[in-house]
Amino acid sequence: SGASELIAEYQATGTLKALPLGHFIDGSFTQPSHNRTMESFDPGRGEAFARFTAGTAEDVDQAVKSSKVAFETVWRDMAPVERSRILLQASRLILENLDLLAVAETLDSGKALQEAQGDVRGAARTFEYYAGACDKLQGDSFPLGPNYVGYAIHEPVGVTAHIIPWNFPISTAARGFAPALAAGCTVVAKPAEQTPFTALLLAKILHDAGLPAGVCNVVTGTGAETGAPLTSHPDVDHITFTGSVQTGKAVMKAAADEITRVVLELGGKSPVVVLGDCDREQALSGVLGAIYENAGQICSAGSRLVIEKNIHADFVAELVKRTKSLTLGHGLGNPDVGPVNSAGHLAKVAGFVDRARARGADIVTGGAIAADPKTGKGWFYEPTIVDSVSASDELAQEEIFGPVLTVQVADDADHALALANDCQYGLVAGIYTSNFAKAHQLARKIDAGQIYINEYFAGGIEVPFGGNKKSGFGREKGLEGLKSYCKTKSIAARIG
Ligand code: TXE
Repeated sequence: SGASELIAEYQATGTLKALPLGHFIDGSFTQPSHNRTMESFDPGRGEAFARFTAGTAEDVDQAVKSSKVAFETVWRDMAPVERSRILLQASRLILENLDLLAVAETLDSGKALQEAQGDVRGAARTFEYYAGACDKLQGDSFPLGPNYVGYAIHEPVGVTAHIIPWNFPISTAARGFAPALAAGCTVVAKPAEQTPFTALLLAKILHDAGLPAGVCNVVTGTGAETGAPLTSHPDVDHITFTGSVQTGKAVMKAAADEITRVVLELGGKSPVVVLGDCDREQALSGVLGAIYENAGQICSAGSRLVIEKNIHADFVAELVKRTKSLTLGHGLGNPDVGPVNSAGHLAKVAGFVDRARARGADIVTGGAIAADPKTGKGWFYEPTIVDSVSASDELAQEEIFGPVLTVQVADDADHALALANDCQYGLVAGIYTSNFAKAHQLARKIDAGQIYINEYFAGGIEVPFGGNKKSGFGREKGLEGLKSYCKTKSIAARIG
């Protein structure tokens, strides 16, 4: 059914009947080992709207075994062109299910429906992109002279685990599943306990697209009860983790015990460097989108504005004016800024700003907990700007993961560079200037995995993505994202 019917159903019943219960293992929604369930909350109302299965280590073990058998018996050795056709069909089916996936994502995560629809289209595009890569994983040959043949092939690593966060549930699932499947790996995923539904729905869609049973399994539950046993499972060959630095460390330690490969996509505190010679309008809309999209709950959010002194006062005044006009509301009503994901997370965001206020910070707009103006409910935080923050302040160093922009004032481009790099994180950075040479000089010198020039969040699935410093290591997206799921085998033979 279309989005409006689903919204009407939710308004009438407080839930959606299409939301699945159980894990998705071996090609169907299965009976879990224990009949325990958890509630999932609609952040726009702050109320539970559905239940899902609270998995255990037993469920994880069953899912990993299923993925291992599917790897060894069907997926690894399937002709790449056949894998390609299944992934392409998955891309089509994701679009056919756009309404359900987007409404489920909005209810689970809180994000505006239009943003959720964009995420679903992005997931379809991700499958389309990697569908085209299945039969292009070409190897190499080595010049050993006339008496030898030397070549290398890319083999799939095996069973891959995917630990998914709550801020971009379907996007993060797709960007892990699609390259893993394209490379010939099988998947066991553990979505965040705040947002379990779209990963489950995606697994079913993949199955309907022709993915053999066991190739993609999804187990729901908490990090401790399902995430941890998955990351320490001896039959898991690779872990893709997106989440906090603290949990990332735990995952890396668990991986060390089994010598399991790991890609870590952790937090960020990304600078948006705005120089005096920028296109003002381009920079203003870029800075606003960089911090308020998804209510700032984006690992790559532009959460630090590093602005050149000569335009600082005027630029921040205009940002404040535009911020005050942003609408808050339930995601289904397509507000400018939706709720944050949970009550606990709201308290964390508020704590950062309250501590800053106590230190005497210059909070130029926002700075308080809010609610949906229509219902008085939900977990909202006012879009907030804190001006003239020093580099050592926690607002300039720690990930807040909410709609809170930290402003740092730079004397000139060199100072801006120093401020941009003065941070434990190194995920992305934005640069706004009309001087192209200067933009590329800065791009070379900023320590981040990706740089956006004159358009924040520029680029798509084609562009590798990942962090430096505490933001993690390894790259997802692009052809480089495929490499994580491959291991090189070199073969040398004497023929003469
Ligand atoms: O993250 P966790 P949380 C940042 C953001 C946020 C903070 C905390 O700053 O405020 O992290 O969020 C699973 N073994 N980011 O607590 O714990 C968990 O169930 C294996 C940035 O939600 O990292 C979920 O599926 N897995 C970020 C996933 O890890 C475990 C996105 C992420 O949860 C586990 C999210 C364990 N021991 C938060 N413990 C980004 N990089 O985009 C938990 N999990």
